[in-house]
Amino acid sequence: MFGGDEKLESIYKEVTDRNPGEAEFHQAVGEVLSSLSPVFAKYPEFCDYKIIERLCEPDRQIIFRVLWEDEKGELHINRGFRVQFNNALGPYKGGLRFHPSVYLGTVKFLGFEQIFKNALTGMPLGGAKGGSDFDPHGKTDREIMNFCRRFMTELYQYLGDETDVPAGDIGVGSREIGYLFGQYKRLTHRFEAGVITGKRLNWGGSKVRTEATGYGLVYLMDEMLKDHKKSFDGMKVTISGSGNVAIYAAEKVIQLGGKVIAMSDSNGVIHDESGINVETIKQIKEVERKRIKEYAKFHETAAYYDGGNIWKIETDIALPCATENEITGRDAETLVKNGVIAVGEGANMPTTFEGIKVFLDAGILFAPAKAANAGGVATSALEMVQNGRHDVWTFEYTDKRLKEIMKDIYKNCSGTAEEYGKPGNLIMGANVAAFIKVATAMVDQGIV
Ligand code: NDP
Ligand code: 2IT
Repeated sequence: MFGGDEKLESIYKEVTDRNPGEAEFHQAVGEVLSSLSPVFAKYPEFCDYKIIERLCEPDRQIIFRVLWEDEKGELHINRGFRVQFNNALGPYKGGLRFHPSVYLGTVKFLGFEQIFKNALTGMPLGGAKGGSDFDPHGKTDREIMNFCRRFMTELYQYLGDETDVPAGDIGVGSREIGYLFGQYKRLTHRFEAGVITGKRLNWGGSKVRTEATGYGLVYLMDEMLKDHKKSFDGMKVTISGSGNVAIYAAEKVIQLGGKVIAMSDSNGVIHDESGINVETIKQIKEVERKRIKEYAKFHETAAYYDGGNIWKIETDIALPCATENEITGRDAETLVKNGVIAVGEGANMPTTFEGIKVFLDAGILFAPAKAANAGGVATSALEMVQNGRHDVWTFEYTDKRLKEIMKDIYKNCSGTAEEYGKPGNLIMGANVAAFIKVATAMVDQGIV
C-alpha cells in the first residue's frame, strides 16, 4: 500500500490498531499516507516532529447525548459529535452531517480530510467535522428546530469565531444553520456571525455559499479539462445525488455547455438523454423536499429507476456528489468501459481504493475530493471574512474569488504532482501540497 515504506506501514498499523472499527477513517488516512514517502525523504524534520502521528490523533473529540422531543411529545435520544482535528493554519473549520449512518468513524474520516482540503484553499482554516446520527428525513420543521437547539446547547461551549466554526454537510442546510445559530446566540447573548457559515443572506450569509461546492467542482474540472485541450461543451455528464452539491454542479455544467443526463437520491436514479432541467430538481428537492422520482412526472423524456445504479449509464464525465464509497471498483470498470474521460469528486471520498486504481490505470482525468470540493469551505472562509469586517460582497465578486481559488488549487495540485514525479496525478499532488503546508506550520509552532 505504501510502496514498501516501512515507516508509513507501521504508522498506518498503529492508526488502525488504535481506532478499531473506523473503516472510513482508516481509508482516509491510508489514502493520504500512500502519497507521502517522497515528502519524508525531502523533509526529515517532519519525521522527528512526528507530524503524521500527531495529525492522525485529533486534538479533541467531543461526543454528547442529544435528547429531543417530537411533535407528539415522544422523546428521542441521538448522539452528537464534534472532532477538532488540527488548528495549525486557523480556527477549526468543517461541516456538520445529520444522517442515520453517522458514527465516530464517519466524523473522523471527514475531519481528517478537512485538514488537507482546507489547507489547499489557501485560506487560514484548521480542520474539524461534526454531526449526529439524527435522521432529518420526514421530520417536521419544528422537530428539526427542537433537535438543532438541543444539539447546539451541548456544543456551543466548544465553538467561537476564532475557535471552531461549523457549517453544513449532508442533512444540514441553511434551515438547520439558522436554528443552530439562533440557539448559539440565545446561549451566548452575542450576535457572533462568524461562528457558523452557510447562513441565509439576510442575516450574515455570503452570496455564492449555497452554490459554492458545486460551482467550485465544475470550475476545477473545467481547468483540468482545458489543460488537456477539452471542455464541458457538448459533454454528457452524470451527477449522483440531488442535494446541495449535486444541484449546483448541474447548474454550472449546463451553463458551460454540458448536458446533465442523470441524477439520483438514495432511492433511485432519473435518466434523461435530452438533458435534466435543474429548476425542476430545485423545486422538488429544495422547496418541496420530496424524492427525485417526482421528476419523471414533470418531464416525459425522463425515466426513473427505483434502486438503480447511476454509474451504469454511459457518460463522458462522472461527478459523484452524494456520499462516501459510492463508486466501487466494479462501477469504475463500467464507467471506463463505457468511455468516461473524467471523474470529479464532489462528495467526500466517494470512490473506493479499488475504484481509484481502475481510473488511474486507465488514464482517466481524476480530481480528488480534497481539491475538487474545496470550493464550499473556501467560500465559507469568504463568509467569515465578510462577517469579520461587517461587510457584504456582491455575487460577481464572490464568484470571481471562488473561481480564482479553484484555479489556484488545480495549479498547485498539478504542479506538485509534476514536481514529485507523478505528472497528472492530482491525488498525489493534493495530498503532498496540503500536507507540506500543514506540517510546516506545525513545525513552526513547536511541540504543542
Ligand atoms: P445534501 O444533504 O444536500 O444531499 C445529499 C445527497 O446525497 C442527497 O441526494 C442524498 O439522498 C444523497 N445521499 C446521502 N447519503 C446517501 C447515501 N448513504 N446513499 C445514497 N445517497 C445518499 O448534502 P450535500 O450535497 O451537502 O453533500 C453531498 C456530499 O458532498 C457529501 O459527501 C458531503 O460531505 C460533500 N460536501 C458537501 C459540501 C457542502 O458545502 N455542502 C462541501 C464539500 C463536500 P437522500 O436525500 O435520498 O438522502
Ligand atoms: O466537506 C466540506 O468541506 C463541507 N461540508 C463544508 C465545510 C465548511 O465549513 O464550509
